[in-house]
Amino acid sequence: MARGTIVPTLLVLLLAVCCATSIVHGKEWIIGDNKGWRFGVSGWENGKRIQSGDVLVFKYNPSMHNVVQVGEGDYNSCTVSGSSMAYTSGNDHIQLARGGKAFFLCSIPGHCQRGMKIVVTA
Ligand SMILES: [Cu+2]
Repeated sequence: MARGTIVPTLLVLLLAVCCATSIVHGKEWIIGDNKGWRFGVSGWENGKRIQSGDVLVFKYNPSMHNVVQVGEGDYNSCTVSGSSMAYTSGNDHIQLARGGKAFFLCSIPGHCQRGMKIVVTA
């Protein structure tokens, strides 16, 4: 390979890797944008074209909040029944599987009622 072609070749490779990665992981959505996962965030999701394969990023203070994926009934009643796993890192990345709606809420008592809940259709 001639010396002059090495750098352009590397750039093309780098671009290909980046594009492939973004296709695999989909778009990243910071829930609540720069204010994060918080009271009153419910409704942030309205009108956004969130798709399966996209990644929801929940940013919050882990000493105050969490994220739990629940079923529709729990979502509507702000309860967590069954064995839903809580995400607690404060910077949770959750990739959406295909099919139907995904419901998320904060399970700390009273928080869901204060609008810490979102529902997305993937
Ligand atoms: Cu909370």
